Amino acid sequence: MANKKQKNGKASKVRAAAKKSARKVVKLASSTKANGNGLPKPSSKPYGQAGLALQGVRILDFTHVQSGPTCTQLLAYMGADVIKVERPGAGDITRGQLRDVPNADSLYFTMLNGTKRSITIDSKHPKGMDILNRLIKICDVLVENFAPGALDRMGLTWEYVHKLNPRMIVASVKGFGPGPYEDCKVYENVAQCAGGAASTTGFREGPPLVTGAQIGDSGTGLHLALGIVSALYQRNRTGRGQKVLCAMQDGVLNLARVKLRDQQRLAHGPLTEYSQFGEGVPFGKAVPRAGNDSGGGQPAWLLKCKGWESDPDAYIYFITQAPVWGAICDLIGEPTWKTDPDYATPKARLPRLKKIFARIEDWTMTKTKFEVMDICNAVDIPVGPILSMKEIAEDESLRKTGTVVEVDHPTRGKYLTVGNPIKLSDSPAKVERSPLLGEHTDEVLSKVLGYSASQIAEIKASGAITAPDKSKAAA
Ligand code: CAO
Repeated sequence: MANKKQKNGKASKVRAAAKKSARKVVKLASSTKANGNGLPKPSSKPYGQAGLALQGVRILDFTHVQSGPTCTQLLAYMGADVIKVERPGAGDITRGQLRDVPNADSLYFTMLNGTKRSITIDSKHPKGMDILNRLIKICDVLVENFAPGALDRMGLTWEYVHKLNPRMIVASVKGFGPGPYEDCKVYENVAQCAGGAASTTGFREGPPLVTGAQIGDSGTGLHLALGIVSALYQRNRTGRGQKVLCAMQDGVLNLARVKLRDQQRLAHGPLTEYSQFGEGVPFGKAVPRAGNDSGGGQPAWLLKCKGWESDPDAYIYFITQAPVWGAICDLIGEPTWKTDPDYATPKARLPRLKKIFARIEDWTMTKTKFEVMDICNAVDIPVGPILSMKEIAEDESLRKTGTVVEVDHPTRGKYLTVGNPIKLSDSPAKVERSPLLGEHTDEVLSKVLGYSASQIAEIKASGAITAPDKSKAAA
């Protein structure tokens, strides 16, 4: 009887809750109707105080080295809770690579893993797999950049993950997409070479060159982040997750697409904006390396500035944009070039670019790169000083915008990192230090997954989350 009463009480509570939530839905529907597009009413909170863009999104982060960590770090900056899973005792290999401070995580690691939580789990241990199963059930996105097949070998196939959590988005970076190279391991420069960037970088007379900007790793991480956010958006409609794949070769090609443009233009004649055209050097069958040519429709080159003899970065990139040709002529002391038929039009100038840039350089060599910057920008001539990493690290304006951020780390002290380059007016970036190896293991197990203290002790004793005790192994 008492049981029936209790049951009835429970049932009426459930009914009341259902009615309340139905009222909420009706209220929401009417407010969304007023607003259109099914969106809630605009928040009345001041901009920047309505939470972070990805607040509430939980990421199971299986990434390592650079490409994957770049992606999940950005998502963390945007407010996602990123739980990085690392191998007990070892962690992400970059923690110990290129170390500058003994016994402290390297800058390689710390600058790619800010704002994340670290949990150590041996995914090949049965208890480790139990923890992962629970994490899979409560996370929104699993991100990984293991070598091809490694995730499947762990048992975390798409089918397995999707069965445990149909809403899970599984996002991967691989070196190559499906095809002859799909099983290959890939690092940054392999992707730069296979994605077409290296063959088009460097000087015509020299070998292909890789670039310092990590377009293969960080570039692909950025692509992956966009794929993840798109999949999250689509999930709002479909209720289900999907696979997101970014191949590094594809990411590099996407960034080098103007060179595939030029490859096709080559079939219709020489590339007249390349300085080799002006020098009378015939084109071959493939897009050549173009040195410091602009790559766009406005001829440009890198020019020496005052002090170039001793300062390797005393250079300015100078763009001879057509609308400001007159201003350029006045600045360099060649006013007659404004009307001279050999120089007056962009087409007439193309075969004479070498001579033109030599003349402009005579002028830039009399000024520092910052003086050229000020003088040219005052008359709308687009130029860019070559900034060294030292100058960037010391740049006050980059600190003010949060693009360069100083954070404090418990074992290595203060270090600089690159903050969020994407600025959202209603979502301030959350840029924090990187976690120590396993720093949040207990916290995630207890607070996120609900394990009790005795269960955690049992898991620790099993070796699923702690490194094997080497002294015991030796005994
Ligand atoms: N517990 C237990 N095992 C773990 C683990 C954990 N928490 N985390 C990783 N492992 C295991 C993996 O299961 C894998 O084991 P198996 O090969 O036995 O299945 C092993 O660690 C190593 O994984 P990996 O092959 O990905 O690592 P690697 O150092 O040999 O290769 C890399 C590195 C980058 C070449 C490769 O991961 C790769 O090609 N990734 C895809 C492309 C990419 O992102 N490249 C950019 C790298 S940044 O320059």
